[in-house]
Amino acid sequence: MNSPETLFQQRVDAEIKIEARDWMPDEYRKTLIRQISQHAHSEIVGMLPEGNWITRAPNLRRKLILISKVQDEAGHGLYLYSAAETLGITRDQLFDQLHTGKAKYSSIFNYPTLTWADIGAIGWLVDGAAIMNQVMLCRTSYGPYARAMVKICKEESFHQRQGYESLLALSKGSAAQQKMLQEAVNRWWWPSIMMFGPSDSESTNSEKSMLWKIKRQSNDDLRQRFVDATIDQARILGVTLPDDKLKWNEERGHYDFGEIDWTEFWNVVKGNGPCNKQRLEARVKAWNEGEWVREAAMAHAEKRKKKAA
Ligand code: BYC
Repeated sequence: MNSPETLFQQRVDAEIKIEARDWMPDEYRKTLIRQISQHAHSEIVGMLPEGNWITRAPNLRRKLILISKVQDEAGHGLYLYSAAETLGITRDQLFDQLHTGKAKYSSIFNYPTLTWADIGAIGWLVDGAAIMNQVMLCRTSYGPYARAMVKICKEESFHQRQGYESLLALSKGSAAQQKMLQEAVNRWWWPSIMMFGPSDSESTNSEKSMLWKIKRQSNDDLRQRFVDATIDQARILGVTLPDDKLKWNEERGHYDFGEIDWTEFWNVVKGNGPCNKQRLEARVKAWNEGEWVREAAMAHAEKRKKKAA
């Protein structure tokens, strides 16, 4: 008779989704909780650098769009926390892991948003990189994660377009606006390509995640696809990308690009980036100050339950 591990792998290989009540190896469960919660935390920490510009958006239209986008990120966080909970971890435990620094969130959100152009650059490059990484997750082997990702990807595509459209407006603006645009692109380019994670040779989780079809493409493959897709978009914006090694390679059929500063990447991942401390403090403060809201909501739910009983 086949072992549960073999039957599990056969299901995965046959592209049958794994659901919450199905048997799964402990490591699969752990990997999913780690990745989904990291993803959820990224969504809600990602609201901070953008939310920072809501009061300073240049006009009503841009303000409305930004409010909606930040609200969408909160929604993504909620779908993902719910997906993680199906694996047997509670919402409180997930938040505790974030607040104590045990769980990671994407390195990208530890960089500051210095000008309005940074908001456009986040939409274009950060959401762009996120989509490149996340489209494969719509087909991830765990059902609740895959289903959450379908809606998230639709919204992220819209975010990417609105970011690009706002940069297009700056590109047609005054010399000062064009300068602001170029400077934002200079700041966000390298952190965006770092979002895909360490190179394949350094990626500790990829091999197992690919075997279990949690991930379907490697960090380096996705990073390359992102670079290839972005170059023409930069040309249309009239900006240069801050990498003098970017060059079409006929033989590979891809763009070559310069070496990533991995020291900077690991520094940010380990908590020493420009805004790590500030981001975590903001989340912990929101959690503490929201305690009365959680208590009131739970009391209300209890009351309704009793009434219905
Ligand atoms: N930042 O073995 P590896 C968004 C960690 S938010 C920090 O390759 P894996 C948006 C990694 O966790 C987008 N840490 O890992 C929101 C691991 O450490 P642990 C966020 C990183 O999991 C608002 C170690 O490095 N997207 O869309 O196979 C506004 C070794 O890495 C990073 C997601 O979270 C990083 N960049 O692959 C706008 C997508 N990279 O955990 C936009 C879901 C790596 O073993 N996540 N590490 O201690 C993934 O697809 C994968 O987790 C990753 C990494 C590709 C990120």
